[in-house]
Amino acid sequence: MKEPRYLVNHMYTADPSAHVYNGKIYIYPSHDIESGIPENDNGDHFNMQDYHVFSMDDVNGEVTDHGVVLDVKDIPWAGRQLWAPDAAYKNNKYYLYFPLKDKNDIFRIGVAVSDKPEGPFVPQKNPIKGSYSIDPAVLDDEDGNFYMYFGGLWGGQLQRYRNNKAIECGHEPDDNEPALHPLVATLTDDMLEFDEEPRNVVILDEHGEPLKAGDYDRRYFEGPWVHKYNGKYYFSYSTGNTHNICYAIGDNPYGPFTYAGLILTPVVGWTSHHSICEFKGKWYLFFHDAAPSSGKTWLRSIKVVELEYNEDGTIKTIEGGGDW
Ligand code: FUB
Repeated sequence: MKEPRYLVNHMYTADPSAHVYNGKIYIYPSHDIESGIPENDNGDHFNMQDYHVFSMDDVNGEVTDHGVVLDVKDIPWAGRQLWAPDAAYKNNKYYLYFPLKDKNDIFRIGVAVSDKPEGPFVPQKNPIKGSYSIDPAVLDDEDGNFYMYFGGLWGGQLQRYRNNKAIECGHEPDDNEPALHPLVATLTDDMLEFDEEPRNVVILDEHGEPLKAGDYDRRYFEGPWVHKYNGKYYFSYSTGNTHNICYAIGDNPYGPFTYAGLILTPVVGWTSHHSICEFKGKWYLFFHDAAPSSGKTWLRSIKVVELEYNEDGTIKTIEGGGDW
């Protein structure tokens, strides 16, 4: 599959996290809606209310919509805005991880549980203790350890924290200082809490120095994802206001990761958010753009395209088709 394929036409979807369970591809996206809230840098216009799960037998196959699998009104601690989710499987249970603002308008990360990959999912009473910011992505390292990566700037509130503590006045570092880091923490055996204090995920430049906050084309903004290829760990992410999806390579799940290049150039629409998944020996990039809504950045549509590697393990850049 060399040309990207839109996957869902009957509703708007974004932030697709793809996994293979029981020989099928399952996609856990955000469900974009028109809620009439004006666009701003806080992302208030991304006012999503529920999640659907989608599945398909093949990347070219029919896509099944499994309907609403979790609704904001059923989450006891909910304030507003269900943003980009991810899923994980362990011991015959499926876990849906999601960012949501609590009743004080602070983003936390919640968990909901199901016996089936397609849900429905039953939410826990409280968010994960010590969680903050947005965009959880869980790596199953296939050795019994599960790692949650998370964090997002601006509306994602990451700039309000240092060393896992809220600071009085949220701000980004100066341009010549190290960029804010995404976070990673292992999950407890029951998959419901952090098993350790979240640690910084450090992304290094070609000189072995942490990327600077002013390096807007390469520094981390939101939307982390980690996959393994030929024994290496690939940490990929969005650069937010420069609209790139890029990646960095490391030797273990905690990093550090060294910047390695662009996976996806800007798409139509402000946000760019992706996942990467292997299926039947090929690799695929799942992402979204806002072309079907004529560029309304809060009304996005998920897509898939094949992702290819060069012989040295670097990834071939895919054109997103945006004009940023
Ligand atoms: O969908 C809402 C937010 O937009 C996500 O959490 C971010 O990654 C961006 O795609």
